[in-house]
Amino acid sequence: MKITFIDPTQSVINYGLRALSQYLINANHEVKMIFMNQSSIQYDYDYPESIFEDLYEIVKDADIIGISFVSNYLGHSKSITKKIKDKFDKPIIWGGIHAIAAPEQSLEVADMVCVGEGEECMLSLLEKMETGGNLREVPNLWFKEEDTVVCNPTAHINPNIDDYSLPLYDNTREFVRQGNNIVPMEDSIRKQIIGVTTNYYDIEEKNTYPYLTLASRGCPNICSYCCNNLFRRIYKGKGKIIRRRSNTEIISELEKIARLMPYINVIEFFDDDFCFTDEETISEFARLYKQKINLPFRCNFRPESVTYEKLSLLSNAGLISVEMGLQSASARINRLFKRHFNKTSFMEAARVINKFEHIVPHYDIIVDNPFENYEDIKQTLRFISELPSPYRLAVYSLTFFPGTQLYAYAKENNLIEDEIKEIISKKNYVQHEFKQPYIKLLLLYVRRVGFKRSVTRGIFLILTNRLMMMIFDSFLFYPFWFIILYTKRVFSKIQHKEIQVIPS
Ligand code: B12
Repeated sequence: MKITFIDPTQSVINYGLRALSQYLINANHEVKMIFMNQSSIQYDYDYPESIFEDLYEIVKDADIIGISFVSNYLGHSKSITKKIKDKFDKPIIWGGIHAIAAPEQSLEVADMVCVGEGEECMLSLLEKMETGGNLREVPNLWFKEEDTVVCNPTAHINPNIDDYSLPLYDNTREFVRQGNNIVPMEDSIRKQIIGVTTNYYDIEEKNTYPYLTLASRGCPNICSYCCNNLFRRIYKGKGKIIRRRSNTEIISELEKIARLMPYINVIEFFDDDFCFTDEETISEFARLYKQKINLPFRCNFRPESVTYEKLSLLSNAGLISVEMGLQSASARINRLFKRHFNKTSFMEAARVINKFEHIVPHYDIIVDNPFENYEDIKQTLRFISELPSPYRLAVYSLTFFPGTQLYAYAKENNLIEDEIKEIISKKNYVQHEFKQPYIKLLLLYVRRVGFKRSVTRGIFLILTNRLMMMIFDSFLFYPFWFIILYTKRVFSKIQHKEIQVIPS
């Protein structure tokens, strides 16, 4: 069967879609992928007509069209789906996190939705389409049948994700938006899109060319604002959610990538917890990575998984940057977030990281939380100020993504008035959300001063006094903070340094 996938988002990475595509190719299906490389997340964005003309040309021979996106691109996905539907009589299936989180809403536009991992669902769907089989037997598939929605059961989790591993990178099957056209992928275009001009990792080369992948799927945490909370509910009773690829598979993916994209100079592991495995596995990974890949790399982990021994192995292999979720230091907020946050173990992990001079830790913080009071904020700021420096902060504006427990809770509390404005087209980089500017400036300050001297800590304690925060965050001071926050210097510092475009 012939399938064309469209990714309407900004990112051309889409690890999940690429893994799914390779899986289908291995089963002898024909796959094309179109990346719209679209930075605007404006809900009712209008594509130029030339884009659709090119799109029609690419999808015209497909038996089925698949759209893969995160919630911010719901509007774009709707518009693409409607346009294709007007032109062709082809089934359209939606997949990816938004479709999983909001399948009923998705079925208002799409014909089918994949509510979970895509591999078994798509393979079975294509077989049924080929043989005229019963769609009710396709796992993870929801679809419309006359006026009703058919919700097929969730698939059992495949424990061996080596079956799914190598993501597809192939110029002959990829198309990408360039200006007002969609063109076949070329090496030079890929290089230009992947390249980042700010040297986020402080590596020697002027430009960073990162390659993003995952060594595992699933997370031990069930934070109420995160998709993993949703996955836990969907996959309840269907098998073990956290699975790790074998080290040899990971390395062979990276070897293939190094041949294909020799300019790649940093590897980014975006697993929720890269260290959620035993020391032996980390040790084997470190040895193979050093021997065969030997590029600087970054990863995320939870404080519970960090040990000096694991870090030492990873550090020798090239680890230069780690990201760890702090989010809030308030016990009350952590209950709401369903996080087992423990000040002592977080601090201990931070101290271990601090022993490795060339590893820069980034701690994730969540701001703009309507459930938080100044006491909670004070606890977070003061905890941050005690962390061993140097470190960087990655600050995110809390977004109630559909399907999460926190979304339901926010709805119950009438905190979501306009879903499109407050969730779908919200940019969750904090500088776009002009709320609590004083708190954001304090976060900037914490990161700057590093608290090597007791006098700066003293000033900080005064500045984070509850009364001080209440007064300075009042509307009276907004014009003042506005000027400070938006002067070019501070703005660019926030944009390029402290606040990174990395998911929480
Ligand atoms: C890696 C990652 C990134 C990377 C790469 C993104 C990418 N497109 O690959 C980077 C750093 C670029 C990134 C950026 C962002 N991310 Co991000 N990211 C992740 C992360 C950690 C892993 C995604 C992943 O690869 N999962 C593993 C693969 C195997 O799963 P998958 O992608 O869901 O794909 C499977 C299925 O969904 C299905 N499938 C997927 N597409 C399709 C299509 C069809 C037709 C079918 C049938 C099936 C199907 O099959 C796939 C294989 O089984 C997730 C959290 C998580 N643990 O999942 C957040 C997550 C996806 N990110 C999130 C967010 C918010 C963002 C940003 C908006 C953050 C920001 N402020 O900029 C941007 C948007 C990027 C964009 N697309 O434009 C949110 C999305 C929430 C939502 N409801 O939209 C998540 C869920 C984290 C969270 N907060 O819960 N992200």
